[in-house]
Amino acid sequence: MKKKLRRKTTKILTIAGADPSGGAGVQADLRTFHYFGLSASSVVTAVTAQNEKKFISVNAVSAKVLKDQLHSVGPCDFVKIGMLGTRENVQEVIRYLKKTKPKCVVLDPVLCSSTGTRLLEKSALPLLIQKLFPLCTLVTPNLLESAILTDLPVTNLDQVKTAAITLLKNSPGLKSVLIKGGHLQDSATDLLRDGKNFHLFSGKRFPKSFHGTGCVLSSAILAELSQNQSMKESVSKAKKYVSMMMR
Ligand code: PXL
Repeated sequence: MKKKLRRKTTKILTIAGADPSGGAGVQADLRTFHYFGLSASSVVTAVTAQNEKKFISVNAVSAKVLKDQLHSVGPCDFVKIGMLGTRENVQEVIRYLKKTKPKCVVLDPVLCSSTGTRLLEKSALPLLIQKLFPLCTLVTPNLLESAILTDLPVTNLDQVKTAAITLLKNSPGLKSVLIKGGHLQDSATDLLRDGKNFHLFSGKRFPKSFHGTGCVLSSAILAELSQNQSMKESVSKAKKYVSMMMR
């Protein structure tokens, strides 16, 4: 009898908000995975209505709707997490990760839009930091998110270093942190704290901040990690991809 060969393919998933303009969220994540030759599942946490000029509205899905989607996708090896919206949705994702134990989780802690609309309930922060971050391989806050998450000022490189150490200390289990320094006073340097090492990635400052670059960067990092690249190498390559996209 012919033996059935079961091919083990790597499963990739993004859990994020939907952006009809395509610049951010699930749409940007899937486009990035596609560029890297990867197909991925996607689970929607919230529906935004926005375009280049205006952020119109945001509506999170209920925890039941999120749970049903996660259940329908099942376990995945590599998971990217973006906007979550509510405390209940953070809780649901924690349950999913604990049950399915992915190999690698990259989380972009989306707290507000570039226009200032809140994209995660304030009451979700303690759960995010204490229970969700510890299940992650990498968390990628920008300067403002790092300041909110640590309750520290984060405007220069020394403060970025302190914030990275604090983030890791406050979330035991979290493996690494990448703080995106695009708006730093002195330079546009990103800092990776990977285990006990710091790695600096200096980049060109772009005259205009682009909506959705955080989504693209974290997805590109996950894509590289899924191809067995080291964390440092994955961040470096993903940053090159984002610069290329912005140009
Ligand atoms: O860039 C942050 C972000 C992430 N995800 C979604 C968004 C935004 C910003 O607007 O709408 C769905």
